Amino acid sequence: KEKEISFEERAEITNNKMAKKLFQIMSLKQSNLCFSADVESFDLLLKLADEIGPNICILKTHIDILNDFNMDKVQELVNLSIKHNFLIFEDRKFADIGNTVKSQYSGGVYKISQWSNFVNAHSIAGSGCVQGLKEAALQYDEPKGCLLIAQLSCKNNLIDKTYTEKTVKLAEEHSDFIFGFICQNKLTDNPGFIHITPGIQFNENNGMSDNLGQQYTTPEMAILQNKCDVIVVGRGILKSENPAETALKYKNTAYEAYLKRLNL
Ligand code: 5BU
Repeated sequence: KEKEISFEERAEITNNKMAKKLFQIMSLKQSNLCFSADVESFDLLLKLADEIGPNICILKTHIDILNDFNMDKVQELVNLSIKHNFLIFEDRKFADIGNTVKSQYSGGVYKISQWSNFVNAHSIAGSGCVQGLKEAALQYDEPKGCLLIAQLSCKNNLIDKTYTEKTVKLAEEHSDFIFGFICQNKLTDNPGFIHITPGIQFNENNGMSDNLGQQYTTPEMAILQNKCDVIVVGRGILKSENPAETALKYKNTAYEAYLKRLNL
């Protein structure tokens, strides 16, 4: 049986600067929790980021659902990410030709490349899409990165096993920029690739219902059984009575599951 490698060791092993930085934060803060800040008010997002920031390694945004977006507030979010030492992940899911995603990533209203540490992309468009994002990222001194969506959490999605396998291959071919996957279970033994998993709630059946096809699994299942590295939690935290307290519970549960996996 293969030995599990710690986040700390993986930070040492990988040559990808973004992965290195993330693994370092995870081991320093003892957190493999990503908070999905899916709110429509930027002021609320900033308040939550300040409260929950100490307990997360990543804050995930959908910048285009905010009603009061502006670049000053983006700067405040960046300041909070420095204050609390978390990374900003814009869940943009790029999926077009290289030339277009390059502009979508760096231009427009949101200028995502300026403030996000990393983004994600569907693998459907192939290497040109990855290449376009990579080119836009090259203008920055600090590391930027991208995750490929290898699996989806929602019911009846069209991704099959072959698509997932081809996605892993695409990531291997671009491992200077692609440092992992959005997925539901571990896909590769390459320790440099991180596995980040959405669709998480404590009580997957009795939790908040989602009538739009989202499927939930528990933090323990995701980390221990499915061998993912980071859990993504949105409504499990947002809809709870005390988001900061609930986030701490998710953080502790996910990290304990990781420690258990290391010692198995
Ligand atoms: P939830 O409230 O914890 O269900 O939110 C999950 C978040 O993760 C939400 O922002 C989705 O857009 C995102 N997500 C997902 O749920 N499933 C996927 O397969 C991918 C992203 Br990719």
